[in-house]
Amino acid sequence: MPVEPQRVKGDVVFVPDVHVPGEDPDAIEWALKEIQARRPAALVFLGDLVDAYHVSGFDHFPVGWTFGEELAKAGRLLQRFKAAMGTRPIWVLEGNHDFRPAKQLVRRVPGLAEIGVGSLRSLLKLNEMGFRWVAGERGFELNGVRVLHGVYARKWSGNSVRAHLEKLRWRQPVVMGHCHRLALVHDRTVWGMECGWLGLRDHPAMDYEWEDDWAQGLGILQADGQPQILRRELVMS
Ligand SMILES: [Mn+2]
Repeated sequence: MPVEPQRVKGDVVFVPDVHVPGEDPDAIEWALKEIQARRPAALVFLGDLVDAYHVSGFDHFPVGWTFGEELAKAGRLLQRFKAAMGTRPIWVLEGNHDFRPAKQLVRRVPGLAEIGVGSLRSLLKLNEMGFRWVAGERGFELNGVRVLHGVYARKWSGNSVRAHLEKLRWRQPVVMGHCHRLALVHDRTVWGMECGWLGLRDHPAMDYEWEDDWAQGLGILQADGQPQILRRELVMS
């Protein structure tokens, strides 16, 4: 069921890919502080909350945690953001990593996937915890902006969101995660924003290639409709 277009009054903060258990604890603290200071009207997790390494279709090597521990950690992380937001709405989008367990079921036991077994919504009881789940590649519309995890990841910041603006032709602004890059791009009529990620560079089970322009940050949709990127400055040693 697609989510109806949503509207809130005030700023919206977009939390990009976290990839629990490979989240950067310092980046999480930074994000929570920004949210407490800005008091946004709504929060959107842009997907890839968990890495779901153990349930991917790739070959696996031994790592130091179980998928259950990963889920428990993700649940605790969500609770901290919920505490910061109180009763204000928090949407959680399904990213391609979050979809890994359900994807295995779609292939092998579609009947179970159909009733929601394996989705992060059921694994973390998101609805019961007061979160709003958004599944599917199209994401949802919030304050006239298309908000999605993202389907295409392209090299160099800006190119992923540009690909979505070109190919999807929604003729509305696009906010995305997925590419782990930060960018704000404009064409004549619309803009697009890539919101970075909050993961560690040394992810213990990184079954994807690290790219040098991956950056930590948050996306903001201001109450007046203007996009803004918050970049977490790193001290390189
Ligand atoms: Mn990701």
